[in-house]
Amino acid sequence: MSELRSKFLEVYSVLKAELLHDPAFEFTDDSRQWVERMLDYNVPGGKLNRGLSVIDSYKLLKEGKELTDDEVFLACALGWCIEWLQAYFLVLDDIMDNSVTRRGQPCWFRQPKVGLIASNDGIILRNHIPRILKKHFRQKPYYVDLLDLFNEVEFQTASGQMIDLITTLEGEKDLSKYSLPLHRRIVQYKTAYYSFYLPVACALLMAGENLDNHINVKDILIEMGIYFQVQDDYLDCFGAPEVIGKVGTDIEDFKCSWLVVKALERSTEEQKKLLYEVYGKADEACVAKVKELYKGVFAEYERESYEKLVKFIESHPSKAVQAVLKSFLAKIYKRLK
Ligand code: DMA
Ligand code: MG
Ligand code: MG
Ligand code: MG
Repeated sequence: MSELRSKFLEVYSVLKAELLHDPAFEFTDDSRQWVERMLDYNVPGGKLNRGLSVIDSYKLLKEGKELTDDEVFLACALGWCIEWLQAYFLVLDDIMDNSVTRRGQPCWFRQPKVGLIASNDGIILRNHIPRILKKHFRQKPYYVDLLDLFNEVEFQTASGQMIDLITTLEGEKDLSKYSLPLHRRIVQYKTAYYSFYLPVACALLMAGENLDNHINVKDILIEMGIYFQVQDDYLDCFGAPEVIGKVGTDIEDFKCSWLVVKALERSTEEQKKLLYEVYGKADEACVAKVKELYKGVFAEYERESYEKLVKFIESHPSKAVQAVLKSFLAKIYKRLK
């Protein structure tokens, strides 16, 4: 394991221990054990890309200057706040998407003793973020901006989840409303802000920057986030479950996936008719027919978007910012999970 990764995981243990002894709540042994099990199950088991990005970005913004132990700890703590936010959204997302597995294990709400207690666990995860921020950032000049940032990004993500969900409403199942602009709007809000903008924005605040002066970085990160979610849509259908750690449900859930939008665009009238019939059904044969219509739509997109993103990044005036963005892009290009 890389040095940074093990340092990052050390900070997880510190934050967890603090949360399990938060003086604002009188824990009993049972409640403390519940929270500990819930955290270990849902927070640290992912790729940790978002969390680690805060430290990577902060380092690059400091242009090679050695970070103090304190700076490393704080950047890790902010990284973990993003991982906590992600855990909160995923616990609830899996209930709403009726998913089965996540990160190679059953979704939290599928655990026998958990069920819908998972929805309150999601709320607890969400509430841990301001607890962590208060404990470690209260005295910082950028504390209010940090709280504001997390609040705004959470609002954007929840709003994205809302439009992702209401487009699939039973009784209104109508593929003709699915289009690239609708898909773009959904994924920009549900994924791009928290996955791509938030880590860099955290690093910028730590470096003493005013976020209003970095709108152009934000625009590029949002574009990368959209590309990332198109990959997620692709992997939902064609990824190997043992690699991505989850079994796709987008076709069964009648999601406005990038694949269905593209397939609609390219279909003949006959193929379209078939797609309208079989999309959104929890039936193996129907799902297989949808997948047949999806073949070949993705490869071209992957290359084209990569080239566009590189050009977009190179249009940014700062070499340090370009380095941050290029390191992100390299991490996700042609990802298999
Ligand atoms: C997830 O979209 C977005 C958030 C905010 C969790 P999704 O349902 O496609 O994610 P996944 O494929 O991981 O369930
Ligand atoms: Mg989901
Ligand atoms: Mg979802
Ligand atoms: Mg998905």
